[in-house]
Amino acid sequence: MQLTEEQKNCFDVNGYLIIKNYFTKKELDDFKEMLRRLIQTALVRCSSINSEIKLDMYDGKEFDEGLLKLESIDHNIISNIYDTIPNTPEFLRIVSKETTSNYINQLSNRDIDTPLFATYNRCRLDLPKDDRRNVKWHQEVFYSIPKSEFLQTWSPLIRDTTIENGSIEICPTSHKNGIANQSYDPDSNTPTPYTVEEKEIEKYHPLRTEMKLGDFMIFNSRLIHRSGVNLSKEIRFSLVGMYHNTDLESFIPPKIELTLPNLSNLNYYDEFKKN
Ligand SMILES: O=C(O)CCC(=O)C(=O)O
Ligand SMILES: [Fe+2]
Repeated sequence: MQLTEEQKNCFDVNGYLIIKNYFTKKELDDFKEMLRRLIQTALVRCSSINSEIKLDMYDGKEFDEGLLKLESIDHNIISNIYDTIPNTPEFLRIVSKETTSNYINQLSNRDIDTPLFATYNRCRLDLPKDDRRNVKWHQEVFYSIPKSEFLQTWSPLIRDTTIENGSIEICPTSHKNGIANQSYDPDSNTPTPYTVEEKEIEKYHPLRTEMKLGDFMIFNSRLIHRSGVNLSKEIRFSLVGMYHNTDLESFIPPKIELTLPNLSNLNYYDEFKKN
């Protein structure tokens, strides 16, 4: 599990490293089948209230036609699938792969068994021709735990990511120049209001990555990057994650609060009490 000097050097110089064929077929297939089941369950639920949806209509087409149908019925359905994925064991196994902690520590020049704090791990679902959740040029430092030291990861899931389906774009070497000039838009309706100025990008040669399913990218938290635009007819699925160094004195773990959308614990309790 030792990275080569060439890989470490490449990471230091360019700010990112792509490892080919990193995830096993089993890890990827288990994830895929889990997601297929989540979509099927949602479709079955919809078919009972929407006569337009027949039970086997989306068999084998869950990842595009199935999901897009659900989105056209009610965005909350896809939003609930999105919120379910990060806590499924199949997703957590991908995020918790032992080699990942090992590589992150090697690339950060720390003991390979330094405990890491894995957070913001999720599977992006980027729908065709829908740029509402596209992230403009940014550095991750302002979107994670302030003053923390961390590396970010990114991978295709379900299928390859291509220029056409909007694979992530990066500015190699941009991590070397610290925090770039950027602006904050308080009125931005997106969850990503900190944007690096276009002028900064002129210093670099942006790379529109194309990655095969199974490939894995680790990048510096100061590397400037953005979402590509999904011009294809397919959904782009991608893994995004962050691994923080817990050794650093300034590391204070965030308190993760759960929001229960339907019923509070007290209301649930009261319901029982009434009956
Ligand atoms: O996958 C993308 O579109 C970019 C995602 C991104 O920049 C992030 O989540 O930090
Ligand atoms: Fe990002």
